[in-house]
Amino acid sequence: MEQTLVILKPSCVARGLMGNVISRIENKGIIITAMKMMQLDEKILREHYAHLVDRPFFPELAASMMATPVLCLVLKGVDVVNVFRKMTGVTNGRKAEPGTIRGDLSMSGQANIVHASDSVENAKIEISRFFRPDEIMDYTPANLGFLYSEDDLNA
Ligand code: IDP
Ligand code: MG
Repeated sequence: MEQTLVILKPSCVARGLMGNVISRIENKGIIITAMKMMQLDEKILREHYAHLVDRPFFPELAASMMATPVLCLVLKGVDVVNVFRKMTGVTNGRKAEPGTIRGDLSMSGQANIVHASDSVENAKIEISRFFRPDEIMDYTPANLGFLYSEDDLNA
């Protein structure tokens, strides 16, 4: 099964929305295999947001990501990278569809509650950036047969 990296940003942690987002993950039937609070620093943010370091808003983005600890998660599921990106909504919370995490919880293009890996390849890189292998609990939940059919699991 696929895995993806999610970060609950300071805009989520500081506003008391961690439970809201975790509930959405659990309600959807996505398996949480790791969860850890971290205080990010400039070094890890320059790697994580390498595609944005030259943008004028990068200093403010980096500061916003260091404002409080964040909660990092690894999620597991069939096609979970795409499924969770859809649940996240587009980058700007004011443009994200109602029903999505950003569409329901954010009014901002920057303080947009969550980070979610955008491809399977990037998910692998990002998971190894934020977690050691022994921090990831690769268990099979007892309700797996009620989350998926055999067809889903063989797809
Ligand atoms: P994504 O989080 O939807 O994948 P990216 O383009 O990868 O969007 O940007 C990473 C993060 O950088 C965004 O989630 C947002 O917090 C911030 N960001 C992106 N574009 C802007 C911008 O134009 N102004 C301010 N912050 C931005
Ligand atoms: Mg991105």
